[in-house]
Amino acid sequence: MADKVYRASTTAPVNIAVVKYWGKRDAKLNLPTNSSLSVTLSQDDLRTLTTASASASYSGDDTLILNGEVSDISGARTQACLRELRARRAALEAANSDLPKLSTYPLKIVSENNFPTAAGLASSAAGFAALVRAIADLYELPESPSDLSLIARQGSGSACRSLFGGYVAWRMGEQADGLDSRADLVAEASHWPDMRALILVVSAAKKGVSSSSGMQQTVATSGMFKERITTVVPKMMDLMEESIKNKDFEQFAEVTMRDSNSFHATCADTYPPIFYMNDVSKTAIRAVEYINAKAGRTVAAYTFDAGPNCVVYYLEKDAPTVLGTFYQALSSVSGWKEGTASVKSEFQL
Ligand code: 2P0
Repeated sequence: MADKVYRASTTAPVNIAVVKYWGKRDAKLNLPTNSSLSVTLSQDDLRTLTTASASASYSGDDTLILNGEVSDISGARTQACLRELRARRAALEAANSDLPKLSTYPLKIVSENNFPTAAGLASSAAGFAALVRAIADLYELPESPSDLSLIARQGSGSACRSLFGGYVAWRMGEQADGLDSRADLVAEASHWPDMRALILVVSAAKKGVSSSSGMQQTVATSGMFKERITTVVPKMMDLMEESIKNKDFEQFAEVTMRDSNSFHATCADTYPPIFYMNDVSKTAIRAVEYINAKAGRTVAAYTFDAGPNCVVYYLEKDAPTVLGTFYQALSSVSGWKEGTASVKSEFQL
């Protein structure tokens, strides 16, 4: 059946790092200078849905439609993912001549986020994770999520962590070929199911300095960065894994906030300096400190990625304290208003 269309669909979640990836030791393979750890957000709230199809009846090059628009996939990173997946399928076909030769057919990929692209949330992690898994499913590859993370990592470093739900570590590895630089599951979401996150969208604008170039500038110029990767992060990783294992929110929160501060301090120590947080971001930090001081214990933790938006982690039981006080603290900032209803717990200033 020459015109048969083979198809597979999958979803991948957005992840927000609590110990941040920042720095590459190999830019081509996306090998990091430090391990990192993230919390995956619920797929009800934030995820990418991707369908991959292949058919002998398709002609021309591989194509990707992203949120309804044709997307360029000629870049080296996307091509690396497609090449790796095709090579694995070709190996299966070589071993079993009954298999249709999907590796030789053009691919059509359709991908959609269930959150506004303009929300200023990192979507490349969920995007590359969903792309890799959809094609792996289409090709019926036997690889585990950790094995697939090796491929997604080459699309975007943080994407390797979106192959799993829950609490996920990306182990930096040591090898030059990157085969030991992969994601693994620290704990299922169900291990600590009352964890919650709210996202404060400070700006939906595209960031001024991309992560890829920003981290390379940091590696090249920051003195503090060396301390971060050799001393700070290894300790943060140990403490973070321990806090998750013990469901110790106070420890989880302190490490999360300290690591965010360390990452942004390292950005500021880059020459010329990189500033991702703005005055509203800093107000959000003060709001979290105010909430924790008022509660008399640590009930909320802030973290910021390569942009001004704030993610606050808290436990379900503390939702009234955290949410109520957060709005109260922020409402002192002029001009803030609640954001769109399309992403839960998203509030726009
Ligand atoms: C993280 N970030 O761990 C950190 C925190 C931004 C700040 O991973 O060049 O888009 O594609 O490997 O994965 C952003 O970096 O960079 C990132 P590439 P990526 O989530």
